[in-house]
Order: sequence, then structure tokens, then C-alpha cells
Amino acid sequence: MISNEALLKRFKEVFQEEAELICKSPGRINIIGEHTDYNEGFVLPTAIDKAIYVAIRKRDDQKLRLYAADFEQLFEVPLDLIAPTTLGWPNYILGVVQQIVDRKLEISGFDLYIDGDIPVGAGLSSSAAVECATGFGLNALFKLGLDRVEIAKMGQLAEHTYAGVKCGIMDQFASILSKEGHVIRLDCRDLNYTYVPLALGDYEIVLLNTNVKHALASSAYNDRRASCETAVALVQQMYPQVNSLRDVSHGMLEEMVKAVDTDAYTKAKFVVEENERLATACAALEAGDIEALGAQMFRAHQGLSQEYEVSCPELDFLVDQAKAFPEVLGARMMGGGFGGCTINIVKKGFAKELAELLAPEYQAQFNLQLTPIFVHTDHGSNLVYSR
Ligand code: GAF
Repeated sequence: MISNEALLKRFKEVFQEEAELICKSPGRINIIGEHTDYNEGFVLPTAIDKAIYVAIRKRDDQKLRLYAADFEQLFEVPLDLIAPTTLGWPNYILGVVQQIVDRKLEISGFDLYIDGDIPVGAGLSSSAAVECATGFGLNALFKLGLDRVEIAKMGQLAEHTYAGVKCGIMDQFASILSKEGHVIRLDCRDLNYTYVPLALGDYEIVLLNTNVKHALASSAYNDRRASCETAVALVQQMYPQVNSLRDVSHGMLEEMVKAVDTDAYTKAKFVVEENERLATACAALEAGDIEALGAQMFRAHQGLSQEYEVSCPELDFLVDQAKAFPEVLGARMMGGGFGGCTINIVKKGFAKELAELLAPEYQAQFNLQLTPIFVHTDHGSNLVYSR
């Protein structure tokens, strides 16, 4: 949590002016339903109590001045010359500005200071939170009249066009529309959603951060998406009414994909099954059967690792080891994969011990620290200060 006072003070030091407003957009966890969002399937995410904050003020000219606390860097660009930059971090802000410009909504220049407490590279969607905080903040500052779903969609497109990752809508949606104490059961086809209470009884969630982020994660992510699209195209040869893997049955995959493209078959089969797992897991959560929920999470990890191939040895190690403890009901890698965190459902009070028990062997095998991250659910993006 970063206080308004601290943000306002730093804003003044950097820009010599007062901020007009501050927006907060959280990171997210996802209980189950991975790589299903861009296949028009289901996801079960929620926001966490770690967030990105942006402080902003309007300018009288067309200049954008952006300052990132993490990098201690100032980036300046005229509004009519915005384009992706090799600097990295400004892209998540500029990509959203581009969406506003493309929609012919009226804005002027602005000063924006960005800070946050979401661990970067941990798979908690800090980039989606930056996009959402920017969209939410500019919407409020310039009274653009955008609704929350529209802001989430703009964040997703910013990621596609300025960061080059063809992500689904899950992360932005969770950052914008979450409700404390609940997860969102989101249908990524029509964006219908319901809130399901995250009632875990004697259990709680702990994340174990591998502290690994593989360099090729974005290209591998886009490759997985391409494999899914290949499977859909093959199925469509016989079933033209099919739009996405959401419409595809096991039978269709067997008939149209299996013999032609084994990679597309394996990836698509995972996605079809992951949607089925989510339905089972969500019903278990609603019934208070946390053991059944956890079993689906273990199974999901196996699929993510062996079929969808988005895990890594560090994540596999943590899930395998966690399985040995009766206090752990479920564990799996979370998010896009290739590093980041595992999400674990553990007996209340056992989380710290679990991390301490796994850390020495993890350190010995991978020469890396294991960091537990304790999270609570939170509500979605909000205006937290306005002058
Ligand atoms: C990343 C993406 F940004 C999401 O859209 C989603 O596909 C996720 O990986 C995997 O479920 O976080």
C-alpha cells in the first residue's frame, strides 16, 4: 500500500506541480482457468491487495510527461507522436493513450507519476494493472465517459499493440471489476460474469514466487495462442459454425486435428479440459468442498506442464513438493507461465511453514530464493484521491 500523501509529495517533487487525482488498480490471482481467456472460455480470477498507483494532472499543452518510480526515469513525448518505445515501461501507458486517440476521444497532454507494490515478473499482472490505472485515471481526468468493461478492453488492446503480447481479457477484467472476498467467474466470450464468494473455510491462499522470469515468455505465449487457432481452423473445415475452442468438443478434436497436427491437438485438448476443470472447481468452491477444488488445481498444473507446456522446472518442483503435505489441498502454476508464482491452497497458519520447508531444497536445486507472497482479495480499480 502506498499512501496518497507519499504519491502527492513525489509528484510535486518530480513535476513541480500538484497532482489532480490518484487511481489505484490491483494485481490479480487466478484460482483456475489458465490460457482459456483468449479461447473464449472461462476464468476465475480476483484482485489482490497489491496495486499500481498513478497520480496525474492535466497540462495546457500536448506534452506527455511520464515518471516511473521503480526505474527513476522520466519519459517525454508529444501526444501526436506516441509510438511503442524500446524503453519498455512507458508502453503500457502509451498503449492505452493510443486506444483513447484511436477512439477519437478528446484529451490533452498530462503529467503522470506511477508507482506500485506488485512484485514485477511474479505473474501477478502488474502490466495489466498499469494499463487499467492509466485508463481509469485518464477516463476520470478527462471525463471520457468510458465504462469499466471498455477500460479493460482498452488495456488488453494496449498489451497487444504496444507490448506485443496477444493476451486475453482476464487480467484487465480482474483489475477493473473485482469485488473483495469474491472471485469473478468470467465468461470470456460475452464478458458475462458472476461473483462467487471465495470461502475457503479452514484454508487460505499463499503464493510461492519462483523468482524466475524466462525471457522468451511473450513469444511462447503467442505461439500457444497460434496453436489454438490452428486447431480451430482445422475443426472449421468440417464444422464452419465453430468460432473458437469454446465451441469445440473432444470428438471434433479427435476427428479433425489429432492425425493432422499433434501439437495443435494437445494444446487444444488442454484448453477444452481446462474449461471443464473450471466448471468442476467452481461448483466445488460454491459447495464448500475445498478438497475437490484443490484436486482440480493439481490436475490443472499437470496439464499446464505436460500438455500445454508453459511451466518450468522451478514451478514443477514447487507443485510436486507441495503435494506431499496433507495441509496443502491444491497447488499449480498461475498466469501465463514460464516463471512467476504457484498458487497454493493451504491449511490456515501453515503457509509460512510450507515456504520455510521448501526453501532450502529449492535454493540448493536452482540457486534461487523462494519468496512466499501472502495475498488478500481486494476490489477493482478505484479513484483514491481527487483534488
Ligand atoms: C497472462 C495473460 F495476460 C492472460 O490473458 C491469460 O491468458 C493468462 O496469461 C493465462 O491464463 O496472464
